[in-house]
Amino acid sequence: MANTSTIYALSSGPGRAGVAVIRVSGSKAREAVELMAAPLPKPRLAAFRTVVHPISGESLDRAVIIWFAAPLSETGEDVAEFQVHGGTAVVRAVLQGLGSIPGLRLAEPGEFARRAFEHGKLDLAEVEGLADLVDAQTEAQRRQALAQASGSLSRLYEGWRGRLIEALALAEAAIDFSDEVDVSVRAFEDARLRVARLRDEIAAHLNDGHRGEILRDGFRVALVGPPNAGKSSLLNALARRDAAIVSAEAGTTRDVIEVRLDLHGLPVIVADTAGIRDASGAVEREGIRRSMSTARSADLVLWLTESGLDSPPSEISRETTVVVRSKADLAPDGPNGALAVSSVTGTGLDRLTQEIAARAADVVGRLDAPALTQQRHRARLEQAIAALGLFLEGPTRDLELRAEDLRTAAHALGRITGRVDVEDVLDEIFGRFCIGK
Ligand SMILES: Nc1nc2c(ncn2[C@@H]2O[C@H](COP(=O)(O)OP(=O)(O)OP(=O)(O)O)[C@@H](O)[C@H]2O)c(=O)[nH]1
Ligand SMILES: [Mg+2]
Repeated sequence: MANTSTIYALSSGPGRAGVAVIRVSGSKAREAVELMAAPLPKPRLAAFRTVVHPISGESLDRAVIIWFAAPLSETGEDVAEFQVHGGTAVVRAVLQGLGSIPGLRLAEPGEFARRAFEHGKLDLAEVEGLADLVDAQTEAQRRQALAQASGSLSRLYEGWRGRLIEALALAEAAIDFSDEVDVSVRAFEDARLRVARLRDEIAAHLNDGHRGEILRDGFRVALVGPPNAGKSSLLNALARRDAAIVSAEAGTTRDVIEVRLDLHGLPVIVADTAGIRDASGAVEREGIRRSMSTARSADLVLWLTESGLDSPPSEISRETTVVVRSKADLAPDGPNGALAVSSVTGTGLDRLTQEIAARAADVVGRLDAPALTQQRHRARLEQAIAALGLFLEGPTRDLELRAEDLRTAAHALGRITGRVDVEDVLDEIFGRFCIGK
């Protein structure tokens, strides 16, 4: 086993709190409890103990101790949980006490989750779901992350891999029985049918409009328009705080400023941008370049003007552009058609928010089927699809090569859950966690 050291960390949030949870995992977790909170409680039953310093014997706190004997623990190792009072001095003293026991060291970020993976408690897609669950800020994100942490994507991808391996067995039978042409041809045809179906399913999953990724990362809305249209004011009104500088001077905003909103459980990122015009200064021109690129990568563009009439530059105009008329308080009877808002009186803000939420919900779609959530998965699935394409379209005189295509595809799928060689992706995935997870 690579990890022989016993690790510990504060697993609850930093700072003052009612209770703080300190976790210890590894072969010396038992010794840590016996030294600091004896006697060792029965497994999985909360016990109230005085916590003492392992060297000085000084009382540090009175705490709830839970003991999880391996392998029935989160990491699969012996785990002890110290639920101490959440004062910073208490936490520091207990951590210091643990650190003074030989063989114990502070955990690296994500190290508890990594040990859980290494002991087969979680696969990689589940680990990523767990990281997302810790990061989830809205209801829809929480639901998606919980499903992934509970294995929804793993079951889908492992199911596909299982079917691929069956198809591979048929392809191999076709090779083994190549003397008996009938048998061989029939086995290979069967493999082809199965692979064609599988390829369609994977392609549909890939072509889902990125809904899982958008839900995970946030639906991106760009506020774009000429200078002084009131973009920054609208951003502040939507965010209900002064996130961006507002002024009567045209060309105030230069950098892209983003705020995160929770609209009916969906995460929405609204970006304020520099007003678009023929600018002479280099700084403003760079600002405008950023506006255009923000608009191009946005899921929805709000084109904001006082008239509500003129249309956005053709580079950014598309079906995901909504024309919004600003400063409706100045011209209450302005032209119909465009959605009219006022950041001063609040007119139209509810309708605008509903429009954004409805479009976000449209893109994210129904969430019953597990959606692709990570670029890492997308890349592997694309590899798998490419290999399946080679299998289906490649020359059948090289049956060995066609079987190899299926092996390549199965390998790509296996890497998503970590069933096959994964060393190179581990650091990337576990590095995203905070310490104590
Ligand atoms: N009456 C009225 N004035 C507004 C409204 N929104 C913005 N303004 C005013 O319009 C001016 C420009 O507002 P900003 O929000 O800075 O406009 P902007 O589009 O961000 O401008 P740039 O950053 O220069 O592109 C300011 O003087 C605001 O007070 C509104 O809804 N009603
Ligand atoms: Mg501005």
